[in-house]
Amino acid sequence: MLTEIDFPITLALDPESDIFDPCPQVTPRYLSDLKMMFKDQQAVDEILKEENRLIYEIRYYPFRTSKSDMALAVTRIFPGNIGGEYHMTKGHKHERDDQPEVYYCVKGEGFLLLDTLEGEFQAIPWRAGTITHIPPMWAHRVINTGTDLLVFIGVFHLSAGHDYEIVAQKGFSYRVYAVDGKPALIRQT
Ligand code: M6P
Ligand code: ZN
Repeated sequence: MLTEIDFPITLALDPESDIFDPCPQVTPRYLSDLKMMFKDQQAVDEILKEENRLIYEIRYYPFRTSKSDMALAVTRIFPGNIGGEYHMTKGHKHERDDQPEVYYCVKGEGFLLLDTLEGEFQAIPWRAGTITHIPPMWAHRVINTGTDLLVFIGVFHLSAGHDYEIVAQKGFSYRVYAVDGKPALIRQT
């Protein structure tokens, strides 16, 4: 028997602004929110003295029905770098080890970094149209290496949960820097 939350929901993503409507939740992530994720803490502090830069924002829609939960998130990462390290998402692993996600790059260029606790690592070059299935147990972070916005869509179960702590403690195996204006992956020891 259908309840009032069991009806289809359709959203419209504006191809110019990459903003969808209706959008019940917007989460801005400022430099102060992901301060510890960047390697060069001195560069972070210097920038923070001047401005708390907006690095990216997440627009989010939770689809809850009486029998399921899914979520859609559209993330817009602004171009730039902090001490040479490109703007990126905080990065997370799902709390639940049985929860995958699909990422779809709508526009821009960069990398999707993927890491496991067993030491597996991948850096997937990303451009408009790239779609990656992120299996359970892989931490994921998106890097914008371009000069324009990088926009991507993530689709996942709400119940997956976000574990940021593991990324804050362990970091990812690689960082991505602008070297002579080009992206370079630098292995972290
Ligand atoms: C995707 C999804 C979201 C996530 C967002 C930003 O849209 O994976 O769940 O919140 O990217 O990534 P992060 O949470 O790591 O900042
Ligand atoms: Zn995720």
